Amino acid sequence: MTDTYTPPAVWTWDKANGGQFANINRPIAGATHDKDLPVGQHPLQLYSLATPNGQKVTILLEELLAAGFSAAEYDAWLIRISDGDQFSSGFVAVNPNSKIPALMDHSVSPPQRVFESGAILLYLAEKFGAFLPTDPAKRTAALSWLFWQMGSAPLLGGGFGHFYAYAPEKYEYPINRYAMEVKRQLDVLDRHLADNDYMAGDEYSIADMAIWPWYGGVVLGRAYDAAEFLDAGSYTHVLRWARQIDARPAVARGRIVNKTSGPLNEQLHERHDAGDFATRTQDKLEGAA
Ligand SMILES: N[C@@H](CCC(=O)N[C@@H](CS)C(=O)NCC(=O)O)C(=O)O
Repeated sequence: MTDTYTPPAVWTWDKANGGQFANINRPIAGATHDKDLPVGQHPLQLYSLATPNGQKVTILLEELLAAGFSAAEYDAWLIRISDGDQFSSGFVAVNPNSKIPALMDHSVSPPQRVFESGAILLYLAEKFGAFLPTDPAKRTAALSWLFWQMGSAPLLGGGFGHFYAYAPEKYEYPINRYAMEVKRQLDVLDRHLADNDYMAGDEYSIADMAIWPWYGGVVLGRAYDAAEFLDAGSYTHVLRWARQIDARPAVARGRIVNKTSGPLNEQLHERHDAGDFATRTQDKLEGAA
């Protein structure tokens, strides 16, 4: 056992708790500084970062554009959460919860704000009538898995990922607790995908786009460097599905929008035009400089 902790009667804020995100974590909401958000030329304005929660939305936007919905054109502005951009007055006005992704739809009057990645996926799927089955049973299946993801991923990211990869020290108790839960979740997916091509059955939907960046990321070895620890290779049906989605050109584009880490050719810090994928990834920009 590690040293035990006796909680005081009233919790107080220890700003220097040693965790990787100690500089941005606060026990209070609201803006820290006055700053408006930029607004580009397209109907949809996305304020985000390519974490799994951000990737869900850029994948859907790229899939919509690939499917011919030109009204899904968007500007993707970079929100650097480690610099506290999510606490600007402009961002808080779009998402009072100060977390990426956040969307403004300027094609409606007054412009509509949407926050929470699941709500953004549903809003866009309904707006364009795409990537959400119309058959009631299949639609219900897609929404069940979409909401499954929203409830499950915090245990993967905030639980397992935090204690396995980000906490200042490795503590056995929380790593065991969350590894157990994440492996259970992977088994839930594996059993479902043994009998289904996609999460909602035979139709690729926003449920896949929500789940893939998190659980596909783990089994493809892109998250927390934990594929071996979690024996990801044993979830063969999840792997099959993850590779199938990874091969989609729109997914390859969507997952690099607002990305600030990894290979330079997989970092498109901001996306304002479809041509940016060919000309504005960091390898091109830094090569030119
Ligand atoms: N439930 C939210 C979670 C969003 C979220 O946790 N975003 C993180 C990045 S993945 C964030 O912006 N963190 C900044 C902070 O906590 O200050 C969603 O799905 O949109």
